[in-house]
Amino acid sequence: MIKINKLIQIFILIFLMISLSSCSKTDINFKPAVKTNISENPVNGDKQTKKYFPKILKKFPHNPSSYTQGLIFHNGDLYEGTGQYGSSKLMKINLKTGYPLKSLDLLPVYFGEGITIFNNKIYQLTWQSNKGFIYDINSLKKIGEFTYPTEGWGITNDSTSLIVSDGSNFLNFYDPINFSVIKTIMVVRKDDTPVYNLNELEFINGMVFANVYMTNEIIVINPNTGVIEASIDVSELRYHLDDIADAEVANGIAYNDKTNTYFLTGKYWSNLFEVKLIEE
Ligand SMILES: [Ca+2]
Repeated sequence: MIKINKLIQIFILIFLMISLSSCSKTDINFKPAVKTNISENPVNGDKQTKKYFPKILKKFPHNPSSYTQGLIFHNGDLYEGTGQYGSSKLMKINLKTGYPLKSLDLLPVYFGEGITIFNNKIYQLTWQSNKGFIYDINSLKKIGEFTYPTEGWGITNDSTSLIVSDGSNFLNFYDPINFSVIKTIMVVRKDDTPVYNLNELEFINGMVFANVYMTNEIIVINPNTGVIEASIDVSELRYHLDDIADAEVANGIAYNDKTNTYFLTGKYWSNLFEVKLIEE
């Protein structure tokens, strides 16, 4: 009998231990709620932003005298708009060789900026002339002009609006027919910090990718809210340039939707990289 009593005591002891351990588990379950509160704190809010880095798949040559301002990949060819007074161009480029298949010089009074392709027409901005140019995609012949009230930095489109950056922390959405402003969004991190100097743009899978001038960061902006959902650190690409002597900031984002790969380059960079994005 005594032995059985001891057995019962042991069973009660084990039962108590299990109960206690499940109690402490319940305590642990409260922790995520606390965590959520911390991450909603403005100071720590940007920790929610997904971080990516580029994994290089291929390295292509890029003309190191091109001051890259706009980059698009379309039907197997690369289109590039370049800046600087007296050497601004619009080019259709053979990706593999880096040589232009077609090239058009802008008048020396214009400093070329971003480019986008909308309805088989190429739109190109200029920096401080408040004037943009429209070209036939095949011939690169100029077929029109448009005006806008801000500086011109980057341009892309969401198939409805032309989306334009002007170096500020705002993106303007323009009607592509009459160039009226449809909407303006303020670009902020998840902790509400504004991000300025938005430069070259690319609309990819519902999001606006933007180089941030003077940094190695590409931000991924939700076009409905202006909130930065992801951040890509492209600093590693510079280590893979054949010639870094004249290389300036990273600028230029293009996308191949057939392969889900990105083309990235920079101002006066000797190379252009085809990359996949890997989450950190
Ligand atoms: Ca682009």
